[in-house]
Amino acid sequence: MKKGKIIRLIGGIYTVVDENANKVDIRPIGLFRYQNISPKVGDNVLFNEDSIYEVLPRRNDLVRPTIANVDLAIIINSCKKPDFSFYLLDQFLALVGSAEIDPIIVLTKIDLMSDTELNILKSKLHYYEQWYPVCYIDSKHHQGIESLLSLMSGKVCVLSGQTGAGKSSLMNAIDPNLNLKTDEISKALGRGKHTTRHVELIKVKDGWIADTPGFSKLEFPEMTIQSLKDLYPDFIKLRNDCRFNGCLHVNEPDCAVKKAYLDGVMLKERYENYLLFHEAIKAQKRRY
Ligand SMILES: Nc1nc2c(ncn2[C@@H]2O[C@H](COP(=O)(O)OP(=O)(O)OP(=O)(O)O)[C@@H](O)[C@H]2O)c(=O)[nH]1
Ligand SMILES: [Mg+2]
Ligand SMILES: [Zn+2]
Repeated sequence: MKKGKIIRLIGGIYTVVDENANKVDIRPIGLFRYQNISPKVGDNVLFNEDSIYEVLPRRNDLVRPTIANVDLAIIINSCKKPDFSFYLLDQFLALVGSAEIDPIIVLTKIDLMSDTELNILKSKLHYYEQWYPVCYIDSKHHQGIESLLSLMSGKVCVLSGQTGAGKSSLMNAIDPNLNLKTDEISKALGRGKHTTRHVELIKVKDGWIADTPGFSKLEFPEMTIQSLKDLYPDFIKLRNDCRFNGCLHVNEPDCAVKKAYLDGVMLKERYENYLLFHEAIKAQKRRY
């Protein structure tokens, strides 16, 4: 039996690569179905030429995109087409944080913004740089790619972001041989169509990157209002100054987080979106 990594799943067939970069297309043994094990991209497995026999323990496990053992989540946000959204960025940061994966924030399509627009956006995103790396990229003209690559070196990275944000274009800019399919977002019904349809890990320099299908809507599965607040490093820094232990930073008196918001120390959008997520999670719980 050999040790390998699942790098692709299409129509029930798994592509597994071993330590010498040899690939095989195989299925898991039938027993997995009864044990409720479903191997996924990123899994380290024991296999032979016929089947996957064992899934080794996962370091972490993302549900959306569905991938395991990720070191870094590269959160792809376009400046325009679709427009940049703090709501989506913060939602991603919370989801990635709940999976205990380190994020990198990437802004793509900077060429579509005027200098003035871009500087305003940069000054706001400066707030995030206290906790996360932020990169600015123009895949079309190959700008900013190197600084991102240096952060990704030797890691298993997943690109996630809204459909049309430029994930596949970024991968093509990193390695033109990939020739991944990219497309304009569909204007039909105001919904983007997904150009990328499956998750696949691709070897890039000394690491792996997964291009993933974009999405048009995110949810907060299994998150509670109590766990949400702990996914904000900026809140954690302030929480000892809140009057109450376990303060949710919503309606409590003498809340240091709310004070930072009111004083303009905290990015306005960040706190306001937190309140929206808080409400969304409460509403989600009521549905069950
Ligand atoms: N001007 C400009 N256009 C870009 C840039 N990056 C991507 N685009 C364009 O944006 C559109 C969407 O890019 P994709 O790379 O297909 O987006 P995606 O995130 O992979 O989309 P899905 O696979 O549907 O999730 C394409 O028309 C690209 O040419 C950029 O840096 N500058
Ligand atoms: Mg794509
Ligand atoms: Zn508080």
